[in-house]
Amino acid sequence: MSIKVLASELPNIPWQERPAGCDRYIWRHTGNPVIGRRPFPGARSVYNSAVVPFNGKFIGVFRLDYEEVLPAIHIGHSDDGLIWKLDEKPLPFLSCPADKRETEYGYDPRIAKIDDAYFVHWCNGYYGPTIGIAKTRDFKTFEQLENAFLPFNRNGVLFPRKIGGFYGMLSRPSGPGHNAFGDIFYSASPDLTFWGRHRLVLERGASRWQRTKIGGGATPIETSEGWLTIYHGVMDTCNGFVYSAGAMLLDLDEPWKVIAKKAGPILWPETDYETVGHVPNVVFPCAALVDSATNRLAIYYGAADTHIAVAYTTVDALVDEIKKG
Ligand code: BMA
Repeated sequence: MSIKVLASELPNIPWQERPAGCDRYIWRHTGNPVIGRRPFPGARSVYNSAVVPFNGKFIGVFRLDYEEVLPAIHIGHSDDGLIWKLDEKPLPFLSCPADKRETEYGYDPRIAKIDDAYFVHWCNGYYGPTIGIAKTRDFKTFEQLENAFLPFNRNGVLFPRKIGGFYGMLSRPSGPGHNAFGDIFYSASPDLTFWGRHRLVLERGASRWQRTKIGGGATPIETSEGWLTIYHGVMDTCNGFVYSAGAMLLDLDEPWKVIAKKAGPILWPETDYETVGHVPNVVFPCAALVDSATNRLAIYYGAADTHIAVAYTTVDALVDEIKKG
């Protein structure tokens, strides 16, 4: 192990060794999907969700689609990061804190721990999708901040510390529907309220698997080689979009600069639970757990807009692949 990961140790990170005969640097949890259809009555699917270590166990924010396909965000608890108990009541977020209006919808949540607070951020319905942010320390009470951007924007992904004195966020400016465009931008903020200094990070179209749109995925992981950044890329086909996961390294001080990028996807829809579901052919990463003692990495991703799955690799193996291009 040569790469330094600037994160806490996580001895209880979910983990399985690479199976015998596996010829890739990343492999799927054998018990996938870890959360399946109908997590509780009235909910049809759970996917595109984020988890973090919390008080020696794990906590997560989950995208639940109800039977009528309205998405909302629910808390979930787990002892081992694999078996989850989801709250049946959604988090009471607002579409805009100043308006005090209930959110139209909330989906694709992420969590970043910055200093000693957790920031849940998600795609928040306010005249179209934008990025909502809420701060918590205990996942019981939340202080909702202003939306980060004007609609339409998706896939806000906060960095886990200030960079050059500013909070940083990746996002994908978009349109109101399932637009066939999207690139990754970086924005900075002194206070998590006012955002500016917008910079292009990566444009779609670099290769076929991500030719239609790309967006942030997991909270970037700080390493001695740069910010290890797992993202999603989308291609159009004759029969709809295909979503895959990609990986790149961003500059530690100027994270809009790509140091290196894996040319191909690291994970793409192959299994039944990724190719069959509400939306077939979707692998959508939203979180990654890391143990800085072993550099083990557990990547959480939504599968086919229906389930949640986990894949394993190590920081060293992934960075090595990224550097190969
Ligand atoms: C995007 C979002 C994601 C979803 C994806 C594929 O626009 O809705 O949550 O996973 O489409 O359906």
